[in-house]
Amino acid sequence: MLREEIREHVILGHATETETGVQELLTAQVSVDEIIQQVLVPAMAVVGEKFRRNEIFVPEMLIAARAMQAGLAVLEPLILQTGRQYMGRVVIGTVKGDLHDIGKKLVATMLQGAGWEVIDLGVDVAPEKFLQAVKEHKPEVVGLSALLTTTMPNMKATIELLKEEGVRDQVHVMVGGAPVTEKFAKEVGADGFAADAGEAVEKCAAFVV
Ligand code: B1M
Repeated sequence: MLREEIREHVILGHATETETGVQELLTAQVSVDEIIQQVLVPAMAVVGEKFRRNEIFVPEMLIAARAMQAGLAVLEPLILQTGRQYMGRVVIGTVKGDLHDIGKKLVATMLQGAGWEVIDLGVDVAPEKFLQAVKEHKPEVVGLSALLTTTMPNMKATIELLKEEGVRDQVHVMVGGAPVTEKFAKEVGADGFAADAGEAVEKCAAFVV
């Protein structure tokens, strides 16, 4: 199957065909990174653009997301194959009010593949839940993801709560997600920002070396 065809299957929400297409690319020795960066992620960008232009609506976006997840599920075992040394522990989640899961999950999987123990709190995670996880798991890094401009302030709220409760200095805070920028990360008092999953792995490693 051609890359363009697989992208189209993701956009149209054809999960089985997406899975098959990704398998075929792997068989043809295309790298995991290339499949993610050149096939799956660009497909979701098209979905977002179509939604923005009112050409598709939430149900279609949801079905496309399922196809994307089916494609990523094929790659997951390969990403997790790791001979890397233990790097430390990361608590990660999508902030309160935000249900976008795919990018955060990709970051979590790549971190696991790079030797991190990852505690994924899921989506719509309240500041109090991040706080509780920091106290309980004592991670080296807390990762906050947001895909909506309306939920970005909840990153600040989470960091503020960590400060109020006296645990902010015990962890590195990394923020990311499509609308998040380096400037925003500085403004809310995060220690780092990553634009994509690869950069997230690099930033986390830099925190602990
Ligand atoms: Co929504 N959505 N969505 N959506 N959605 C966006 C984000 C949007 C940009 C679409 C658009 O308008 N063009 C828009 C946000 C506008 C804005 O705020 N600026 C939007 C909207 C408006 C909404 C709703 C409000 C729609 C509605 O109901 N009217 C609604 C909100 C629901 C809620 O959260 N409360 C909504 C719902 C949904 C679905 C549930 C249908 C579905 C999500 C399903 C799921 O996740 N299980 C969905 C989807 C699929 C999207 C788009 C199309 C794709 C997101 C995605 O998965 N991308 C998205 C458009 C777009 O992004 N272009 C859109 C692929 C993924 C690999 O990339 O998530 O960016 P991304 O993650 C990257 C980086 O950002 C980074 O690394 C990842 C991997 O490289 N990264 C981190 C992410 N987290 C990180 C954390 C880090 C570091 C890096 O450190 C901790």
